[in-house]
Amino acid sequence: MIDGIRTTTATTLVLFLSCGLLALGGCDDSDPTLPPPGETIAENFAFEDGMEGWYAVATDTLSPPIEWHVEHTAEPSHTGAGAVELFLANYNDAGKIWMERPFDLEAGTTYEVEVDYAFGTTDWGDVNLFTIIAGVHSSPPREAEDLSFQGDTGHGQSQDAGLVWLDKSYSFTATASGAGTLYVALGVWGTWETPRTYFVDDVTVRFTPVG
Ligand SMILES: [Ca+2]
Repeated sequence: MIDGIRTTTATTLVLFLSCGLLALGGCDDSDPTLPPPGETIAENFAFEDGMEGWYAVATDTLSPPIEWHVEHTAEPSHTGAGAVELFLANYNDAGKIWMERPFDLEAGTTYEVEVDYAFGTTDWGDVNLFTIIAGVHSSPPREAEDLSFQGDTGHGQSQDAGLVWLDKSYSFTATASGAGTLYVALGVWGTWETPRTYFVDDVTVRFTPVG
């Protein structure tokens, strides 16, 4: 992560010097090989001791009411200690729960946002799975239509393999409007009437300004 940023900075310097040396012969400022303006902002969350600024949100859990929680747990963890546990007793066949965190960025700037995390699931086979929620939003999502739904929660094996950690990676483009805040939401949508528990650990969020 940091090596990548340093590589980008070094490339910028080399291109700048080359441009300077070639200045007498003309220099194309629109060189497509130049890196984007600004530097990538990256933050990592290991959940060793707590939620690290993430908080729990849910929708469609009240009609009828169903039990759920999104909270820190000491174990299991993907690496080190601690992770976030997401529990949804989806008996109304509609619940959506997620962990959410605001990130302070530059107002009016558009970012490419890459979200990587470890997702712990026991869901096997290819039927009766829940659906993954992963999105980046310019205002905090509070209704189902505000959310970004991804693939299913299955680990792809054809039999019960216990808890399996999957590497999840999603990319988005979002503009930090208003006060310059973007909200990242990670969770699950209950798409089968049963209780399920999932885990999230080692979250990395990278913001690269593009305009
Ligand atoms: Ca951890």
